Amino acid sequence: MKFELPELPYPIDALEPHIAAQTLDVHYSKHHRGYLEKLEKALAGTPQAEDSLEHIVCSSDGKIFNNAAQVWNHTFYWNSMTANGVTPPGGDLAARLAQAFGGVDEFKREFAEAANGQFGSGWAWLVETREGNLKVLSTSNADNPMCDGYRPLLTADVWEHAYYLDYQNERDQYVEAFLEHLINWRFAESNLRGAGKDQQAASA
Ligand code: MN3
Repeated sequence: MKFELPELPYPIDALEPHIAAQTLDVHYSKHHRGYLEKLEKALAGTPQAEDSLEHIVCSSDGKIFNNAAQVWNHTFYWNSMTANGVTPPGGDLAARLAQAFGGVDEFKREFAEAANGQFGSGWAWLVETREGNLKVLSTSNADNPMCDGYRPLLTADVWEHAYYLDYQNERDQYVEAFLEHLINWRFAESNLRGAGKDQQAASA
C-alpha cells in the first residue's frame, strides 16, 4: 500500500465532549480508511500510482479525485483540531488575522458563516492566498483550495458524518465547538508560507 492511514494526533476520546469517541472512531476508521482503500483500488496499475498525493488530488477527476482529496482533507482536518485546549494564535498569525478580518472574533464569525452556509457536504477553510493574504472560503464535496493556488491553513469538515451523531442537524453548534474548543492555531501557524514543515511539504 503506497498511502497509509496516518495515526490520529490524539486518542479517539480526546475531543470529548465536543466530538464523541464514537463519532471520531466511525469518521476515522470507517470514512477516512474507506476513502484510502477506494483510492488504492482505483490507482492500482495506473501510472498515477507513483505520484504524490497532492499531485494526484490536483490532476485527477472522478473517483480518483474524490477519494484522493478526501484522504488529504481528512488528514488535514485531524491536525486542524487539538485535544490540548485552544490557545490563541501567536505573533505573525495574530497580526495577519487582524489585517484580514479585523481580529480573531471577526475571523470566527466569517468562518462560521462559510461553514454553516456551505449547502450540502463540504469543507470550510482558512487559506493563504498567493499574495500572502488570509481568506476564508468553503468548498463542496471533496474540493480542495490548494488546487486553485491557495495554501490551506486550517479546515473543518462539514459533511454530516462529521457531526450528526453529536449534534444531529445543528451544524452551527458543531462549528461553534470547533472554533471555541478544538481549533489548532499551532497547526495554522506551521502552515503559513515559509513557516517550515507542513502537510504539503511533508508528503510532497
Ligand atoms: Mn469527513
